Amino acid sequence: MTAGVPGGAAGVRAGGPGRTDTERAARLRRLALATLDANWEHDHTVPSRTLYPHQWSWDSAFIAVGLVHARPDRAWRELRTLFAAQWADGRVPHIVFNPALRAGAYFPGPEFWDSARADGAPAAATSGIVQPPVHAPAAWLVHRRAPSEASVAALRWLYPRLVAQQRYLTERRDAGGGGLAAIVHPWESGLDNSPAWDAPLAAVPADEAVMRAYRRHDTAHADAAHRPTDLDYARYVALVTAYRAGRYQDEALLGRHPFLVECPLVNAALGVSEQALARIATVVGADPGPHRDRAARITQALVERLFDPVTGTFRPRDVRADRLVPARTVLGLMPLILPDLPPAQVRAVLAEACSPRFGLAARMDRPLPTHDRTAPDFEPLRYWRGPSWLNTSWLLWRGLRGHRRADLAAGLRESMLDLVDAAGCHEYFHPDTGAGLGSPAFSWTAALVLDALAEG
Ligand code: 2M8
Repeated sequence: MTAGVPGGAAGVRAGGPGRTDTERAARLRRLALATLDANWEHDHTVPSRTLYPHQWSWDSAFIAVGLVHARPDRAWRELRTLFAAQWADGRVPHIVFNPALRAGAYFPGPEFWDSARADGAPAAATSGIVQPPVHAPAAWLVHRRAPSEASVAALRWLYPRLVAQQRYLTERRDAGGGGLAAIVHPWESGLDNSPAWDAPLAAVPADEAVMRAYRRHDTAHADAAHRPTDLDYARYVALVTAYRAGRYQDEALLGRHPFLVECPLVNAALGVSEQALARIATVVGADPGPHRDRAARITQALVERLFDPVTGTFRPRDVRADRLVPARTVLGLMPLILPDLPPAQVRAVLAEACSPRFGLAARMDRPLPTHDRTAPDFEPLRYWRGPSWLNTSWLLWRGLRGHRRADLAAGLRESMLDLVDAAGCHEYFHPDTGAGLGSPAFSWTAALVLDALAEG
């Protein structure tokens, strides 16, 4: 199902009537727009009506990148709504709660995060943690796609806020002291239960029994066998509780917080954001130079701290244990989004991506997984422990284009479009069969399909 069309004539797809590229594109565009329209909620887009009914940070960045292809005003609205909830210290919260929803619409909800008691929190109730900073590159893509007076005004409004977001991550979160940002919770990576977090999470004391005191919202809407386990959730809750106890302040984290990890995706996004800010600076009349310098420093730190020359892979660094985590996940491919990644590391990432672990090819026979297919803990159904997700595929696709691997980029794009054409705008997909999993009407899947269609 998800295979390309080996041997197919140009423009004609396997499967008979209705299967030309043009027809597929029209069909996908209709489906994607209908999904995004249905998930629009007065000033933002929910990732999913059932599972995620509030606004999520990196979802909104991906959503804006897709919306600009059809609803440019809404793309800017999405980003403005999110940044209106930015904290005084510059952090952009990973969830902005919709006050109109009933208590219990999501766990952990606003009462659990209790952001109002933290210094510098906004008027809106939010979470206290962040997600990968993909917003500056998203804002740049939105402007470049539909430049206008309105887009320049939006960039002017966003620029100081994006700079503050970067400053928060590079200054307050450099717990390891090596020039990279550390995450304080797996949710900050966006890849919640990735095997990448197993080793550092094992050191977080937690008792599964604490979950008896809470009602998980996710397992009421999705198959429990696809979701993180109760023990995972007990640790997630323990980490929020620890961070909340310090009112979400970041001083002296190394001495008191049980989970501190430098994630290749978060830090690659940080570097790409400086590149995007350099471009935005030239539009809004600011100096691009400092952004370029910071971008170069982040790339250098990423290579020094997260690249293992022995295995030729990027892996997260557990700051507390001062070692790289053993798992080889899709996170290791994400530094390819850096345009200034040195040639040796570009070659290493491509070798890893094209190996049987991830199966990237000019004609892919299966979609890109989120974990090493050959690993004993590869789980094809469980959330970020194997299934294929559109956002990690899209990031790699962008990286391949940036590094002039049009052949591999075309193969990955084809696989992404085929996946959604066959299964719909699902949240994630079975990495062997392509069956749709999780939420069936998921916003970033729809948005990134629109972007892939437009930039083929
Ligand atoms: C998932 O994360 C949330 C917690 O933030 C959850 O599991 O409830 C992840 O897939 C994350 O990357 C995503 O932003 C969020 C909303 O789509 O859902």
